[in-house]
Amino acid sequence: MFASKTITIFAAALAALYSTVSAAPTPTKNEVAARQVAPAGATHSVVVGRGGLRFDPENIVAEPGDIVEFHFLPRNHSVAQSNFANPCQPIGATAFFSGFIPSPAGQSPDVFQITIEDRNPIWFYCSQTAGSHCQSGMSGVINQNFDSNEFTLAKYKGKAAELGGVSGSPEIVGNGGNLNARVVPNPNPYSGF
Ligand SMILES: *[C@@H]1O[C@H](CO)[C@@H](O)[C@H](O)[C@H]1NC(C)=O
Ligand SMILES: [Cu+2]
Repeated sequence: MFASKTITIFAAALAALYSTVSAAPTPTKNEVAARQVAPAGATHSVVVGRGGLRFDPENIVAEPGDIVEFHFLPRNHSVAQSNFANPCQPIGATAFFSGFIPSPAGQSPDVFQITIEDRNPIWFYCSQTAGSHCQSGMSGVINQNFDSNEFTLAKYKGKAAELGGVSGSPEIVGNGGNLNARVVPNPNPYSGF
């Protein structure tokens, strides 16, 4: 009897408390989820100048949010953005550019990173004119359209070879418009490439 009365009073007090508390807005599940940190994308390493005048790998598939990270071997290379139509030439004011990174031995202490924003093809080349690196095949692509027989890296390289010595560098290091490109110290200097 006593126990049951206590429970009744307790339940009433709890109900009163609950109605007070529930009057305050409670966060929805979506609001909670929006505050969580988005999962980090993958990092795709590209070695600049491995195996001669080339990028390794030179044909990269990356998802939005991924980072493509260029590591530089000796011979004073760069990474610059072009489009398919004009190989070995910067696309203009928004072209990304690593600057020239003359690593004296082993890989350079700095890397060049690009954050991928969408699945559109991104064409890049080495703008070193001493030795005509781009015309010699030093170019690559991120997210080539594999449904097309026309816009291929092989065709880009063919056009680059025909240019015979004409090349140019972007003026601003980093940049890349909304691609968010930057030169940074190698975040994992002891893990190879
Ligand atoms: C690297 O190449 C650029 C462009 O050709 C040149 O201006 C620069 O002096 C070179 N740096 C070294 C250390 O060779
Ligand atoms: Cu080069």
